[in-house]
Amino acid sequence: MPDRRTFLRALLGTTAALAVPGLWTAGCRREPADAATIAPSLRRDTPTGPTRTVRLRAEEIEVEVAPGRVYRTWGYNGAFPGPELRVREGEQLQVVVENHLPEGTTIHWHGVPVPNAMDGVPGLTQDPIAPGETFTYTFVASPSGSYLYHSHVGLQLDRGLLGALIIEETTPHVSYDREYTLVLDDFLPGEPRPLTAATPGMGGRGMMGRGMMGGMMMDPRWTINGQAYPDAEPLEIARGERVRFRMVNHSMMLHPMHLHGHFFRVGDALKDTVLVPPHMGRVVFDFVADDPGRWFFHCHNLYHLESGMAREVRYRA
Ligand SMILES: [Cu+2]
Repeated sequence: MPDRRTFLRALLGTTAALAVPGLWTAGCRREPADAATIAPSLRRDTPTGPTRTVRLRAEEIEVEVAPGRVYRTWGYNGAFPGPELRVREGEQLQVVVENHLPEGTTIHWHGVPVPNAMDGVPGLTQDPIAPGETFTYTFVASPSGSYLYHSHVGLQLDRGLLGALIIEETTPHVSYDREYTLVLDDFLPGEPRPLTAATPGMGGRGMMGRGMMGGMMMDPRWTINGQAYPDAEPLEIARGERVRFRMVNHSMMLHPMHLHGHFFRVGDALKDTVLVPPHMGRVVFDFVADDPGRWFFHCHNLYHLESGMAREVRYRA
């Protein structure tokens, strides 16, 4: 076993070696970057499948986050979150957006490398779709993945103008029997607006506030697909099924999502809890339904859990 002096000498030796310019730089020479190594281009401009046409009506809707708690807000096709759009990789997606709102709107396809003119940024890639007008977004659904679509005008997405866009693999790399898309979000009644230095108690930070109503702090409801537990439907599965959960996080908070009684696979790791990053973070996990019962699935931030971010995962009899 090396004594302390030997160890120090070895350490100094290493440091000295690192100080020799040639040795130090040998391992990290700067090569001209290969574009494909940095980020391979995944854009696809030519469809390899049929055209799918869907219609999205941006309109005022009613949301019931708990029995008897109905709020008027904005959404797509009468729902919050908006309808899940699901296509195969390579298909041409055509989304006809009708604007029934009192102000202009657009849709941004978050994470999908769409042609620039389809990117939905008002004043940059298009004029907002005026009230009463229609605009058609057309792009090739690629690459496969879990995405979000949402309004890119002002604070509209915070009112509920959002939904999930799932692009399925043409050749799935895993197979599963059942799948749930779970949109994690907070919901607060009323009109979202930016906080200003004049807003009491916020110290002038320029954060966006859904928690503020008339200068008072309000507790948001933390929802999964627009429902706040315990007023939420169970996620039903059956013994022996291979189940996939796709989670998309539309809130500004990180959610450690925990499934009781099962390990799930995320990439190469087996876990029981996984962090879903804020600001459109996405995590997909798979598990095998091997232990019948009524299992809890919830955010492990207790403040989110207590105000609704949970579901029962229930095995069908
Ligand atoms: Cu949470």
